[in-house]
Parts: sequence; structure tokens; C-alpha cells
Amino acid sequence: MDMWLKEGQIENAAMTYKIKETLVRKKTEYQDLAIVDTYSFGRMLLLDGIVQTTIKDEYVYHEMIAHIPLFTHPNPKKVLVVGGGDGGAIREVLKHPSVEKAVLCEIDKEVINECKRFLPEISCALDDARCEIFVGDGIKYVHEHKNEFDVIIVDSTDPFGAAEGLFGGSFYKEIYDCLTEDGIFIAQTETPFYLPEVVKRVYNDANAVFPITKLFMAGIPTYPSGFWSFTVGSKKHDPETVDLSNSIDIDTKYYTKKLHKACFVLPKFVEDLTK
Ligand code: AG3
Repeated sequence: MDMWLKEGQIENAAMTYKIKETLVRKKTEYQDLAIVDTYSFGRMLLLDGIVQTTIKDEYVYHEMIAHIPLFTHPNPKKVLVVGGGDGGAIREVLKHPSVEKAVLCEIDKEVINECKRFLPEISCALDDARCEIFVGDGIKYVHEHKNEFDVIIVDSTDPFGAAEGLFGGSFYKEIYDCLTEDGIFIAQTETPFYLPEVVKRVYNDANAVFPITKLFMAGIPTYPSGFWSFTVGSKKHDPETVDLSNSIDIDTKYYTKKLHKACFVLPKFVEDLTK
């Protein structure tokens, strides 16, 4: 019997994957968590039925959400990841030798535990001595830490339901205060194909708080439309014009210095959302 998983984040469109095996499925305090093995993308993490990451394409998202801000900042020492309990963003952050401490603030400890068990390729850096894990609410954590982080990465689920508070002006103001004087913030900000109004609203909210706000795109096959946006808010350093000629080489599969510049060149319909 064939078993198919259907992700239906978007009304009237869906993505389907043929499943080999369900490795874990449980209701946590916060959500329905599943890790399944699929034929086309390998093991996959789902939260409330929404695909979060897969073994086959996770590198795109994790490299871009980490390396764009970390290579933009001249000397990132303290980094905060809000959400991201799978550990993929932390793994990329810790490829930067300047980073002395990377804090993971994840609300659901089951996500961390199950990803450590079933997605070791992604969660491998969570045991690094420079990584500090804090299980709790990201909004509260950011509010209680002022002027502390050089880079803040918001690696959240979609902006509906539980993660709604992690998008929008009031949270971005808190992020601004949690950053050091030349700090940089980045968030995953959905697809402009299906959710242009969300992309536009989030961009405008960030732009109202940060002197420099930039949007870029990356190709992520397992997210709706495969065409995903990220928004960067920066106090001083411009991610698009930063000089990368002396930046160190790290091992990546998607990110390159050339792509760092090129990803900010937007198709017209996306550029229009930033006006
Ligand atoms: N965070 C979720 C990205 C949004 C996915 N949305 C969707 N599939 N509809 C990814 C967590 C990876 N660390």
C-alpha cells in the first residue's frame, strides 16, 4: 500500500510526498510533531503537518539564513537563534570561528530531542561547547536581553497560530533592542507567490524599525512554490553591498560569495513588494 503525505499550508494547492516510514509522531505540549522518511527527500520534520526541513534540501535554508547575516557582520561573536530546534541554523552559525556563543531559544524541547534522535546530520552541532540551549519563549527571551547579540536569526514556523508573535513590528522593535549597536537580524518570511501580502507586511514592519532592510530569495524545493523569501534588518552593515573579498572560506553547498550578492537581485513582482 502506498502512503502519501500531503502538506496543505496553502489553500487550494498542496505538496505530496511518498512515505517510506514514520519514525516518530507525537503530540507535544505545543504541536503535532512527526519525523517521517520519504522516498524523494529523505527524513523530514513536520510540525502540525507543515514541512519544516528535510535531509535532502535543508542546506539551502540553513546556509542562507545563517551565512548572509554572519558574513555581513564584520565580527559576529554572539548569535541568537529563535526557534530552529532542529539545530540546522546553529550548525551553520558555528562554522564561523569568530562566534564565541550561539544561543538556541526553542519553545518545544521535544523538537530538539527528536531531531537529535532522528536528524543527526542537522542537529549535530547542538552538542558543541559554544552552543547554549534555552527552552522557552523567544519573545520573552528577546525582551529580557538587551544590547547583547550581534546577529539574531528568527527560524520560525509559518506566521499563523503559535508563531504569529514572531513576526511584526512590536517583535522587531524588541529584536532591535536585543541587538548590539551594529547588529543584524534575519527571518524566514514565506513565499511571494502564494502569500505576497505576508511578505509585503513583514518587510514593511522590519523596514519601519531597521535603517537597512533587504529581502532576498532562495530556492527551497519542499516549501510551497519552492521560491522562499528571507528578510534582513540591519543597524549599520548593508548585506548587499558588504565587502566579502577578505571573508573566510567555509564549507557550503548553496551559499557562495557571488550568490550572497546575487540573491538580493529580485524578480519584479517581488521587488514591487518592497516598495
Ligand atoms: N522553518 C519553517 C519554514 C517555513 C516552512 N513553511 C512551509 N513548509 N509551509 C524551518 C525550520 C528549519 N530549521
